[in-house]
Amino acid sequence: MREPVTAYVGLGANLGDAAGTLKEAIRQLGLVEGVSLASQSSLYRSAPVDSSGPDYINAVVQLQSQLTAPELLVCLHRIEQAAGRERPYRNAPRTLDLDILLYGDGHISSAVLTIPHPRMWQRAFVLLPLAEIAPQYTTQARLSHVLAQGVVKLR
Ligand code: PH2
Ligand code: MG
Ligand code: MG
Repeated sequence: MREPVTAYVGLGANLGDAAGTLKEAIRQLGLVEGVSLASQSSLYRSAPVDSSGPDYINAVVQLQSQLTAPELLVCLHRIEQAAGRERPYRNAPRTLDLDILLYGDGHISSAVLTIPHPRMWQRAFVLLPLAEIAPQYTTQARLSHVLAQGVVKLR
C-alpha cells in the first residue's frame, strides 16, 4: 500500500447551481478509492478573474491520497465530466473545475499537470479558502498580494 500524501484541491464553478455542484463534488472526492477527505474550507463567492459569466463559488479541500498526482487528476476529470463540464475555450465559464493545488511537497511540470498550481499564489479565491485549512501555506506576505480582490465567505 502506498503512503498517503496530503494534497489540496481547489474547486470552482460559475454555471448552474454552483454551490450544490461543489458540495456534490466534495462528496464524490471522498468516495474515490485511495482518497479520503481530511478537511474542507467554507464556500466563497467572487467575480470571475480572467473569465466571464456569473460570480464563481470556490472552496479548497485537503485530501489524503494514495494515488499518484496524475491518477488523481484522472479522477478529478471524471467528476468534472459528471457535472457536465465543457471546455469551449480557455477560462470559459464552467459547471465545475477541480484543480490540484499542492501534492505533498511535490513539484510536477508535465504537459497535463503543473504542481504547485502555477497561478494559485495570485488568486484570493484560492488563498482565502486555503488559509482556513492550511494556514502554513498562506503567509501574510502571500495574502497581502491578493487581499484587494473581492472575495466573500459564504458559510
Ligand atoms: N477559475 C478560473 C479563472 N477565473 N475566477 C474565479 N473567481 N474563480 C475561479 O475559480 C476561476 C476564476 C480558471 O480556472
Ligand atoms: Mg482552475
Ligand atoms: Mg482546471
